[in-house]
Amino acid sequence: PLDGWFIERFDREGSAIGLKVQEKLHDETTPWQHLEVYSTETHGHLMVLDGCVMLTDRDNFLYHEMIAHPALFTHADPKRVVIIGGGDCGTLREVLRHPGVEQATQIDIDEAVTRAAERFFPQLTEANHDPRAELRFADGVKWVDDCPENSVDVLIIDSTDPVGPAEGLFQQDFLARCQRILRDGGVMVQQSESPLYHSGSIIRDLRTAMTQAGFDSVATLVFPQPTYPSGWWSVTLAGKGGAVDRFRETAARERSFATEYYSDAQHRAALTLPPFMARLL
Ligand code: AG3
Repeated sequence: PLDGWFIERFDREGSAIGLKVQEKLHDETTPWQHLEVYSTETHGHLMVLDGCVMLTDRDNFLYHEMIAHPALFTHADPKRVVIIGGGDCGTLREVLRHPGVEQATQIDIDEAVTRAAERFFPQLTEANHDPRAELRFADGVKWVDDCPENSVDVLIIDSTDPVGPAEGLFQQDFLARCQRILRDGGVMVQQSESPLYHSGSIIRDLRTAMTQAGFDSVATLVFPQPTYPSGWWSVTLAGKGGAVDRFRETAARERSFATEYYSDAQHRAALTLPPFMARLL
Protein backbone atom coordinates (compact mmCIF):
# COMPACT_ATOMS: atom_id res chain seq x y z
CA PRO A 1 0.00 0.00 0.00
CA LEU A 2 2.93 2.40 0.56
CA ASP A 3 3.49 3.69 -2.96
CA GLY A 4 7.09 3.83 -4.08
CA TRP A 5 8.35 1.64 -1.24
CA PHE A 6 9.46 -1.97 -1.17
CA ILE A 7 8.37 -3.45 2.14
CA GLU A 8 9.31 -6.85 3.54
CA ARG A 9 6.87 -7.69 6.33
CA PHE A 10 7.68 -10.08 9.17
CA ASP A 11 4.13 -10.91 10.08
CA ARG A 12 4.95 -13.07 13.09
CA GLU A 13 6.98 -10.24 14.60
CA GLY A 14 4.67 -7.41 13.58
CA SER A 15 7.57 -5.56 11.99
CA ALA A 16 8.89 -4.69 8.54
CA ILE A 17 11.86 -3.31 6.63
CA GLY A 18 11.20 -0.71 3.93
CA LEU A 19 13.28 0.84 1.17
CA LYS A 20 12.21 3.70 -1.06
CA VAL A 21 12.43 2.38 -4.61
CA GLN A 22 12.88 4.21 -7.89
CA GLU A 23 11.94 1.46 -10.32
CA LYS A 24 11.63 -2.25 -10.74
CA LEU A 25 14.47 -3.36 -13.01
CA HIS A 26 13.70 -7.07 -13.23
CA ASP A 27 10.83 -9.44 -12.45
CA GLU A 28 11.17 -13.14 -13.18
CA THR A 29 9.46 -16.30 -12.07
CA THR A 30 12.26 -18.85 -12.16
CA PRO A 31 11.60 -22.60 -11.78
CA TRP A 32 12.46 -22.12 -8.09
CA GLN A 33 11.34 -18.71 -6.89
CA HIS A 34 10.13 -15.20 -7.65
CA LEU A 35 13.16 -12.99 -8.39
CA GLU A 36 12.93 -9.18 -8.38
CA VAL A 37 15.54 -6.43 -8.69
CA TYR A 38 14.82 -2.79 -7.84
CA SER A 39 16.80 0.41 -7.87
CA THR A 40 16.40 2.23 -4.56
CA GLU A 41 16.90 5.84 -3.61
CA THR A 42 19.56 5.30 -0.96
CA HIS A 43 20.74 1.66 -1.03
CA GLY A 44 21.65 1.11 -4.67
CA HIS A 45 20.22 -2.01 -6.25
CA LEU A 46 18.05 -4.41 -4.24
CA MET A 47 17.56 -8.14 -4.93
CA VAL A 48 14.44 -9.84 -3.59
CA LEU A 49 13.59 -13.57 -3.62
CA ASP A 50 10.02 -14.64 -2.80
CA GLY A 51 9.40 -11.25 -1.19
CA CYS A 52 12.50 -11.46 1.06
CA VAL A 53 15.44 -9.03 0.85
CA MET A 54 18.57 -10.87 -0.27
CA LEU A 55 20.93 -7.96 -0.63
CA THR A 56 21.40 -4.30 -1.39
CA ASP A 57 24.48 -2.63 -2.82
CA ARG A 58 24.84 -0.53 0.31
CA ASP A 59 24.97 -3.09 3.09
CA ASN A 60 25.72 -6.55 1.63
CA PHE A 61 29.37 -6.23 2.69
CA LEU A 62 28.34 -6.89 6.28
CA TYR A 63 26.77 -10.26 5.58
CA HIS A 64 29.21 -11.40 2.92
CA GLU A 65 32.32 -10.57 4.95
CA MET A 66 30.89 -12.16 8.09
CA ILE A 67 29.78 -15.39 6.44
CA ALA A 68 33.17 -15.84 4.74
CA HIS A 69 36.11 -14.48 6.76
CA PRO A 70 35.40 -15.85 10.27
CA ALA A 71 35.15 -19.40 8.87
CA LEU A 72 38.27 -19.02 6.74
CA PHE A 73 40.32 -17.58 9.62
CA THR A 74 39.04 -20.32 11.95
CA HIS A 75 40.26 -23.14 9.69
CA ALA A 76 44.03 -23.68 10.03
CA ASP A 77 44.77 -23.67 6.27
CA PRO A 78 41.69 -23.62 4.02
CA LYS A 79 42.40 -24.76 0.46
CA ARG A 80 39.15 -26.34 -0.75
CA VAL A 81 35.98 -24.26 -0.13
CA VAL A 82 32.40 -25.12 -1.10
CA ILE A 83 29.48 -22.68 -1.03
CA ILE A 84 25.91 -24.00 -1.11
CA GLY A 85 23.49 -21.29 -2.29
CA GLY A 86 25.13 -17.89 -2.60
CA GLY A 87 23.99 -17.49 -6.21
CA ASP A 88 24.61 -13.74 -6.16
CA CYS A 89 28.35 -14.60 -5.86
CA GLY A 90 29.01 -12.12 -3.04
CA THR A 91 30.23 -14.86 -0.71
CA LEU A 92 32.39 -16.39 -3.45
CA ARG A 93 34.09 -13.03 -4.00
CA GLU A 94 35.05 -12.80 -0.30
CA VAL A 95 36.34 -16.41 -0.26
CA LEU A 96 38.56 -15.74 -3.27
CA ARG A 97 40.27 -12.88 -1.44
CA HIS A 98 42.14 -15.54 0.58
CA PRO A 99 45.32 -16.32 -1.37
CA GLY A 100 45.62 -19.80 0.18
CA VAL A 101 42.30 -20.96 -1.27
CA GLU A 102 43.01 -23.26 -4.22
CA GLN A 103 39.46 -24.02 -5.32
CA ALA A 104 36.08 -22.49 -4.45
CA THR A 105 32.95 -24.16 -5.79
CA GLN A 106 29.55 -22.49 -5.57
CA ILE A 107 26.46 -24.67 -5.98
CA ASP A 108 23.19 -22.78 -6.30
CA ILE A 109 19.97 -24.40 -7.46
CA ASP A 110 18.85 -21.31 -9.40
CA GLU A 111 21.01 -20.06 -12.27
CA ALA A 112 18.71 -17.06 -12.73
CA VAL A 113 20.05 -15.55 -9.48
CA THR A 114 23.61 -15.58 -10.82
CA ARG A 115 22.55 -14.17 -14.20
CA ALA A 116 20.69 -11.34 -12.44
CA ALA A 117 23.72 -10.67 -10.22
CA GLU A 118 25.99 -10.46 -13.27
CA ARG A 119 23.64 -7.91 -14.77
CA PHE A 120 22.60 -5.82 -11.76
CA PHE A 121 25.38 -6.43 -9.19
CA PRO A 122 28.51 -6.66 -11.38
CA GLN A 123 30.88 -5.90 -8.46
CA LEU A 124 29.75 -9.10 -6.71
CA THR A 125 30.55 -11.27 -9.72
CA GLU A 126 33.87 -9.60 -10.59
CA ALA A 127 35.88 -12.56 -9.24
CA ASN A 128 33.90 -15.21 -11.14
CA HIS A 129 36.58 -15.49 -13.81
CA ASP A 130 39.23 -16.31 -11.21
CA PRO A 131 40.62 -19.71 -12.30
CA ARG A 132 40.00 -21.01 -8.75
CA ALA A 133 36.24 -20.34 -9.02
CA GLU A 134 33.79 -22.99 -10.15
CA LEU A 135 30.07 -22.24 -10.59
CA ARG A 136 27.52 -25.04 -10.67
CA PHE A 137 23.78 -24.88 -10.84
CA ALA A 138 22.37 -27.89 -9.04
CA ASP A 139 20.56 -29.02 -5.92
CA GLY A 140 23.02 -28.47 -3.06
CA VAL A 141 21.57 -31.32 -0.98
CA LYS A 142 22.18 -33.80 -3.82
CA TRP A 143 25.62 -32.31 -4.52
CA VAL A 144 26.66 -32.82 -0.90
CA ASP A 145 25.26 -36.39 -1.05
CA ASP A 146 27.47 -37.19 -4.04
CA CYS A 147 30.56 -35.38 -2.74
CA PRO A 148 33.39 -37.69 -1.54
CA GLU A 149 33.90 -37.84 2.22
CA ASN A 150 36.86 -35.97 3.76
CA SER A 151 37.33 -33.69 0.74
CA VAL A 152 36.35 -30.16 1.83
CA ASP A 153 38.04 -27.70 4.23
CA VAL A 154 35.35 -25.02 4.57
CA LEU A 155 31.67 -25.47 3.71
CA ILE A 156 29.52 -22.33 3.58
CA ILE A 157 25.72 -22.47 3.51
CA ASP A 158 24.53 -19.12 2.15
CA SER A 159 20.82 -19.83 1.92
CA THR A 160 17.46 -18.14 2.09
CA ASP A 161 15.27 -18.48 5.21
CA PRO A 162 14.55 -22.06 6.37
CA VAL A 163 11.23 -22.24 4.54
CA GLY A 164 10.65 -23.45 0.98
CA PRO A 165 13.73 -24.38 -1.11
CA ALA A 166 16.20 -23.93 1.80
CA GLU A 167 14.32 -25.88 4.47
CA GLY A 168 16.36 -29.06 3.99
CA LEU A 169 19.61 -27.17 4.54
CA PHE A 170 18.78 -26.73 8.25
CA GLN A 171 17.97 -30.40 8.91
CA GLN A 172 20.09 -32.86 10.77
CA ASP A 173 20.49 -35.46 8.02
CA PHE A 174 21.89 -32.79 5.68
CA LEU A 175 24.19 -31.46 8.41
CA ALA A 176 25.46 -34.98 9.10
CA ARG A 177 26.31 -35.36 5.44
CA CYS A 178 28.10 -31.97 5.57
CA GLN A 179 30.12 -33.20 8.53
CA ARG A 180 31.22 -36.27 6.55
CA ILE A 181 32.42 -34.39 3.45
CA LEU A 182 34.65 -32.16 5.62
CA ARG A 183 38.23 -33.15 6.24
CA ASP A 184 39.52 -33.33 9.79
CA GLY A 185 39.83 -29.76 11.06
CA GLY A 186 37.06 -28.72 8.67
CA VAL A 187 34.73 -25.81 9.37
CA MET A 188 31.13 -25.35 8.32
CA VAL A 189 29.29 -22.04 8.51
CA GLN A 190 25.61 -21.38 7.96
CA GLN A 191 23.58 -18.19 7.86
CA SER A 192 21.34 -18.49 10.92
CA GLU A 193 18.79 -15.65 10.92
CA SER A 194 18.08 -12.94 13.50
CA PRO A 195 19.55 -13.04 17.03
CA LEU A 196 16.58 -11.01 18.26
CA TYR A 197 13.83 -13.07 16.64
CA HIS A 198 15.33 -16.55 16.33
CA SER A 199 17.78 -17.23 19.21
CA GLY A 200 15.33 -19.51 21.02
CA SER A 201 14.15 -21.23 17.84
CA ILE A 202 16.06 -21.42 14.53
CA ILE A 203 19.53 -20.66 15.96
CA ARG A 204 19.15 -22.96 18.96
CA ASP A 205 17.70 -25.77 16.81
CA LEU A 206 20.49 -25.41 14.24
CA ARG A 207 23.18 -25.61 16.95
CA THR A 208 21.52 -28.70 18.42
CA ALA A 209 21.22 -30.30 14.97
CA MET A 210 24.91 -29.56 14.25
CA THR A 211 25.99 -31.18 17.50
CA GLN A 212 23.79 -34.21 16.86
CA ALA A 213 25.19 -34.38 13.32
CA GLY A 214 28.61 -35.09 14.85
CA PHE A 215 30.31 -31.69 14.93
CA ASP A 216 32.66 -31.18 17.87
CA SER A 217 32.08 -27.49 18.51
CA VAL A 218 29.67 -24.73 17.48
CA ALA A 219 29.80 -20.93 17.75
CA THR A 220 27.32 -18.25 16.70
CA LEU A 221 28.56 -14.83 15.56
CA VAL A 222 26.35 -11.73 15.42
CA PHE A 223 26.61 -8.59 13.31
CA PRO A 224 24.38 -5.76 12.08
CA GLN A 225 22.43 -6.22 8.85
CA PRO A 226 20.09 -3.25 8.47
CA THR A 227 17.98 -4.64 5.61
CA TYR A 228 17.20 -8.08 7.11
CA PRO A 229 14.47 -8.81 9.69
CA SER A 230 15.24 -6.92 12.96
CA GLY A 231 18.32 -5.32 11.37
CA TRP A 232 20.57 -7.79 13.15
CA TRP A 233 21.85 -11.14 11.84
CA SER A 234 23.91 -14.21 12.71
CA VAL A 235 26.03 -16.98 11.27
CA THR A 236 26.72 -20.26 13.08
CA LEU A 237 30.03 -22.10 12.74
CA ALA A 238 30.56 -25.80 13.38
CA GLY A 239 33.91 -27.54 13.62
CA LYS A 240 35.00 -31.09 12.81
CA GLY A 241 37.80 -31.79 15.24
CA GLY A 242 38.62 -28.20 16.18
CA ALA A 243 37.23 -25.38 18.31
CA VAL A 244 35.35 -22.73 16.31
CA ASP A 245 35.28 -20.15 19.12
CA ARG A 246 38.98 -19.56 18.44
CA PHE A 247 40.60 -18.27 15.24
CA ARG A 248 43.95 -17.31 13.69
CA GLU A 249 44.02 -13.83 15.19
CA THR A 250 47.42 -12.81 13.82
CA ALA A 251 46.55 -13.95 10.30
CA ALA A 252 43.25 -12.07 10.53
CA ARG A 253 45.01 -8.92 11.72
CA GLU A 254 47.69 -9.17 9.02
CA ARG A 255 45.29 -10.17 6.23
CA SER A 256 46.50 -9.27 2.74
CA PHE A 257 43.19 -7.80 1.52
CA ALA A 258 40.97 -4.88 2.48
CA THR A 259 37.67 -5.37 4.28
CA GLU A 260 34.92 -2.94 5.19
CA TYR A 261 33.55 -4.61 8.34
CA TYR A 262 35.57 -7.71 9.17
CA SER A 263 38.67 -7.37 11.34
CA ASP A 264 40.26 -9.53 14.02
CA ALA A 265 38.70 -7.27 16.69
CA GLN A 266 35.30 -7.43 15.02
CA HIS A 267 35.61 -11.22 14.85
CA ARG A 268 36.28 -11.40 18.60
CA ALA A 269 33.39 -9.03 19.28
CA ALA A 270 31.02 -11.03 17.08
CA LEU A 271 31.82 -14.19 19.09
CA THR A 272 30.80 -12.43 22.31
CA LEU A 273 27.13 -13.26 22.75
CA PRO A 274 24.83 -10.98 24.75
CA PRO A 275 23.39 -12.58 27.92
CA PHE A 276 19.86 -12.89 26.56
CA MET A 277 21.16 -14.99 23.64
CA ALA A 278 23.38 -17.15 25.81
CA ARG A 279 20.30 -17.86 27.93
CA LEU A 280 18.13 -18.80 24.93
CA LEU A 281 20.66 -20.94 23.03
N1 AG3 B 1 20.86 -14.91 2.17
C1 AG3 B 1 19.59 -14.58 2.70
C2 AG3 B 1 19.46 -14.39 4.17
C3 AG3 B 1 18.04 -14.40 4.59
C4 AG3 B 1 17.35 -13.08 4.49
N2 AG3 B 1 16.02 -13.20 5.04
C5 AG3 B 1 15.04 -12.30 4.87
N3 AG3 B 1 15.26 -11.19 4.23
N4 AG3 B 1 13.87 -12.57 5.36
C6 AG3 B 1 21.36 -13.83 1.43
C7 AG3 B 1 22.12 -14.20 0.25
C8 AG3 B 1 23.26 -13.28 0.10
N5 AG3 B 1 24.33 -13.90 -0.60
